[in-house]
Amino acid sequence: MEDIIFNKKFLEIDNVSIIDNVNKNGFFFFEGALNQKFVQKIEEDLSNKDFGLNVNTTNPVYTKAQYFFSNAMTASKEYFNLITSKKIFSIAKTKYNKDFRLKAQRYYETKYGNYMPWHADNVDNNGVLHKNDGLIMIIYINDVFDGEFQLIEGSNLKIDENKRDVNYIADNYVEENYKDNIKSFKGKSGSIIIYDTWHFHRAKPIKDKNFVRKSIFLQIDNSDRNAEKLLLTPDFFNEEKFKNIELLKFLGFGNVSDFASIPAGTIKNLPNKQIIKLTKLLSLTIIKNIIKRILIYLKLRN
Ligand SMILES: O=C(O)CCC(=O)C(=O)O
Repeated sequence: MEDIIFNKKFLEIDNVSIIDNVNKNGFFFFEGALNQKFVQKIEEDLSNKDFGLNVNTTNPVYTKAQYFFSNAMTASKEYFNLITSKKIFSIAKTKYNKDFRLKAQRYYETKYGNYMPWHADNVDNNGVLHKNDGLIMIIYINDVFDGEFQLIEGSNLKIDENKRDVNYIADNYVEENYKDNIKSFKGKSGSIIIYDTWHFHRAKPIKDKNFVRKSIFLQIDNSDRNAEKLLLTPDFFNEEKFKNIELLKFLGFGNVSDFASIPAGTIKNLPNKQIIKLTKLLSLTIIKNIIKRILIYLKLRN
């Protein structure tokens, strides 16, 4: 299974050396860590799907310049296999040994017009700062040579934490103080970046109006405090996985998962394109319903 997901060269890298890089520099980067066929299947399963309206399925959420599939674990077996893979789990285990769990995961797409400030991730979903360590992995699902992930090397907020009561910094502050320390991670699809949550990072704003960046985000915290709600599809578990207590604990079985997924999907978030599509669909449905009613009425009268 692992060699279907990851390429041989990535699997051969010792987890200790991955974590050494994260500990020393704040990040580890490997271009094309996942096999192309596998990445393509994830894209096919999760990209370009409709948001849900009066349906029993799990669906993505649209915002003005992003698309989030937080329940992707239910919708793509390949995505599920990646998040529950031995490699991902063993990298986290190498870093934390115990008391670590999946805090959040999502497939997401980012477009021109999205703005993300420089920030660190020592904050929970309610915006409250905390001191737990965490590891984040970002995997590119298409070639990313615009709007790539960036991290400020040496900006470990943990060292600096008492000086700050917020987890973000202004762009001009970064320009003045950290310009030479910015690492940019351009890479082809299947590339992986693994980084420490205490480092300042962001997605660089996209320049090309037609480019859509497709990625996976997963966060593992060294704490069993609340995580985002996790929906699963039982038939994606093989026997080895559902008997693996360590894996089930990693997923949060038997523990609280009280944070809502990010972002909260509301009608207000919908981009105009989706609102127009929805309006057309609803108008058409109303017209069809009225015509049907009239026909039934006429039939009953005769
Ligand atoms: O998408 C990226 O490059 C960064 C994502 C990130 O920092 C976040 O979601 O907190």
